[in-house]
Amino acid sequence: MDPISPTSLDDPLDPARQAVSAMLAERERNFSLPQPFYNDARLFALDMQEIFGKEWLFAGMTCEIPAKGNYMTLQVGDNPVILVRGDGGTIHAFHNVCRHRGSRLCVSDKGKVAKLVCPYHQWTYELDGRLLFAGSDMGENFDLSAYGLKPVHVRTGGGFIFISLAEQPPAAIDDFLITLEHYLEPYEMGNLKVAVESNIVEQANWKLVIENNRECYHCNGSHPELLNSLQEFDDTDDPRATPAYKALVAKKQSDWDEQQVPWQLKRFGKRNRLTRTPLLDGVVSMTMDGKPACRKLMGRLTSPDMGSLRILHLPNSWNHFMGDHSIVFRVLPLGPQETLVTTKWLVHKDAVEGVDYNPDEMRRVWDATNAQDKRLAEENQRGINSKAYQPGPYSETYEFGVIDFIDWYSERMQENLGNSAPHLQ
Ligand code: 3BY
Ligand code: FES
Ligand code: FE
Repeated sequence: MDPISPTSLDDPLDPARQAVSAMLAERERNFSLPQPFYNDARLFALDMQEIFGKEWLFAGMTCEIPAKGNYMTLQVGDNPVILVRGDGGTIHAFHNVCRHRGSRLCVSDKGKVAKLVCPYHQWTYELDGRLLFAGSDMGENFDLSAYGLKPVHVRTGGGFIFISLAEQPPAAIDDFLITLEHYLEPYEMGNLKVAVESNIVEQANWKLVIENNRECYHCNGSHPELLNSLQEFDDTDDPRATPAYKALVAKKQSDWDEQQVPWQLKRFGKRNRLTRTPLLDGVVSMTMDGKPACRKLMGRLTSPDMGSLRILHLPNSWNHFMGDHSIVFRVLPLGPQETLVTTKWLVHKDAVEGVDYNPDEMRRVWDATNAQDKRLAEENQRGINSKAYQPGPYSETYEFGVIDFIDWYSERMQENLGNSAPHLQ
């Protein structure tokens, strides 16, 4: 019997599983989902079990835990997780749960320790999760080796840390990690630091937060600051791309080739997409005036004019890498209608605050954009909660990214529920 979920009790989520399977099988493609997917507590519990409990999740950046003993924590639904840098630079991930009586082990967001010491009764673990010390009161025959921290699957690529809480994580992440490594090589991801970070809570289901990010149909109506720098087109495949945009792309791509910086659009199923696209002509960074926010460029880059390398990871991250700074986004569901959005602005680790960059200036565009998107997602949620809501049609030209996300979600949910579905990443 699985000690984590006692199977002797009937699973109260079984009816929800059957309902979800049926609703997804019958859903109208290219339409938003039925209401319960966005507001029902049981469907939220299933999202946490089947998507956030099994898929690869973006957790943080390797530069956030640069040295041995540095750790960071995050909360995936009910599951606290710790990421810690051990010997030889290895990054470990563990359930942040003491094997004595289950206390949370690390309580801060970030820190540095020699050993992981439980605050309750001081059981002490090595950075690789082995229990080293359990006091003298556990009896002579106490077997320390039976009480190591429970590991969480962890993989890194290009400075990104991904975790999976599954017993058997989904396969097929290696090609994506290799590509991340290649695309981020120019940024020397070990030489970055977080310049500033924001955490906002949106009163909206996590899928509404991701849907909102996956289209720019709303940009004209809502994002004046972002549109000082961002092209409305998602990439050169964008069905709306104009000849002028395509000409700008061709010019920038030859500049990027000269600097040996990758730009080609890459997809890994619907789960990941990487592409470097130009910002507006003459603009080099997502700032109010389009100028760099940091005087020291990232990594080995010699020009600030790198457009934006956009990296998508479903279910919970989108990112922009520019010449002078980068912005990484992490989405973690808190409840059926509550979602945490964490934004981190990264710069070269030797850039000096107040000299090379001003964090208040750097964050202005995406603070404004996040606040606008929060309002949009929350209004979306309030309308969806109405008895008048019914799934509505996505635009295939403006909202293809949303269609891809909902398709990915539906396929992963069906497969993780054990329903026969084509294998997708
Ligand atoms: O992440 C982005 O850059 C934008 C914001 C709005 C739409 N999305 C593609
Ligand atoms: Fe951790 Fe007791 S719960 S030492
Ligand atoms: Fe937006």
